[in-house]
Amino acid sequence: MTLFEAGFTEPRQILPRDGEAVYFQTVFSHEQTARYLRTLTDETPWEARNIILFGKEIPQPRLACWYGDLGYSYSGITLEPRQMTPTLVEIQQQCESLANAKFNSVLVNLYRHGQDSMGLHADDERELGVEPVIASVSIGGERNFRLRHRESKELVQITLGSGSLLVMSGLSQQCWMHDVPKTKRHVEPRINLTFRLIHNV
Ligand SMILES: O=C(O)CCC(=O)C(=O)O
Ligand SMILES: [Mn+2]
Repeated sequence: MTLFEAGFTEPRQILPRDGEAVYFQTVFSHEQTARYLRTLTDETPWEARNIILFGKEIPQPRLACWYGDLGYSYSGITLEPRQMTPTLVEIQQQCESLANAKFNSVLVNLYRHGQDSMGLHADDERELGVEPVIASVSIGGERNFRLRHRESKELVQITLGSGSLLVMSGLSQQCWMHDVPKTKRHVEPRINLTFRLIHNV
């Protein structure tokens, strides 16, 4: 069975200018996402961290775990390196082939319910390089994902479905910021994996 016969739809560019964000709707089958959701929920050593936001320490509204050869710092916290599991390597290989890029790290996020969220930010840390490729996989409950242009304030919104892949590249981090807002709707738990290539700086 080819990917297209399996319900794979044409990738679609969702940014009107200044960078790429390409959405692949069905990269992983229902069977795969069910298996990944189970395995990742159980085997991930989830961390509930506090982050520093505008100088104040607040609990991060989601659980997270960082895997990769090198550590990673953001919003005032440093995540220690941890070796990827076979499940993560399997997902990474599919992302590398579709994004046509190499990755060496992944941030795994668990949004337990609608009140878990990700604030407006860009993946523009120095160790990601100038025009990073970020491959973002969604598994479980659907959540709204927004990109806001830094200058024009244009807003692009997309629902990230289970089994989907969003590949951000080019100027997308320099010109746009993104978030996953809270929602009052009932939503199933969602795992998001953002694969990145971290350089030694
Ligand atoms: O959960 C998402 O879809 C986005 C995650 C994200 O932006 C990140 O991990 O940097
Ligand atoms: Mn991000």
